[in-house]
Amino acid sequence: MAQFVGDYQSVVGNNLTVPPTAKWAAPQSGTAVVTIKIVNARNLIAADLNGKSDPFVRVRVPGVDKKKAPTTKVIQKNLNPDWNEVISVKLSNPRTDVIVLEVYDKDKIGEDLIGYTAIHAGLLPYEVEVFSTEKLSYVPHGELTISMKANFGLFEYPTPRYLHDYTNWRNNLPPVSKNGKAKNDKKHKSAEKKNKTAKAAGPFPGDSALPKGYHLKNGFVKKEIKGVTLKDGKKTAKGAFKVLKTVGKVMDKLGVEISIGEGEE
Ligand SMILES: [Ca+2]
Repeated sequence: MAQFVGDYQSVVGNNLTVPPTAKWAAPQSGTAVVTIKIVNARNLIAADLNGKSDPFVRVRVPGVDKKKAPTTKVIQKNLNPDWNEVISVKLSNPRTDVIVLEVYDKDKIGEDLIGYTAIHAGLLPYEVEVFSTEKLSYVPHGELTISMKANFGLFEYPTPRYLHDYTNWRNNLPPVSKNGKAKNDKKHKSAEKKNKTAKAAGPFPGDSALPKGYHLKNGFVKKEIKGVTLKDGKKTAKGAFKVLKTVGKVMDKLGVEISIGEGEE
């Protein structure tokens, strides 16, 4: 590792600064792989009528269809699930790709998104496992603890400073609401008010590559919500599906056994 050369500000607004000494290592094998440990989630929202959820995590990367994305196992009726599962994903563009970890509530009919977090692969250190507790976006509350280890990434950074900075930055990043607005804490909010500055932009650069279903809004990753102004036919179908899902939730609650869908049971 290089000597610590000069000082620099680690976090500016919501952005983590790449240390001035740092270099970037491409994957030796030519294939970029990130090994993700999905440790646990805490304080998830209750999506079911029994006051619980049946959570699992789906790992999304750019260029891979949602249906083919790897998932953890489902943990029944639990708002504080422990998975301790390892999932490896390949990236086509490790300097610009964004990995999105989605938490879902599994239902007999379909699933409900109960939070997500987005991580830019370009800031990962080379071959070092970094842990973080991510505040979940899209929902009022919930946290996801993970670690990531990449076979590519930054090296020759001040050690252990960059690794500490990385974890602190991830742990403190504001989640975004359903409409993609950063939910800053009170300290941030009053600072923004005092300085009359615009709302701080998020950490994702404009060239970030996102999984399908997400886009950038003011530097944050926002989940695209399907509009209700679709063609009439589609609207009806969607409405019918929603009713079916609600029926499913009620039947779940009552303990009624049903089997609808693609051979789930
Ligand atoms: Ca459920």
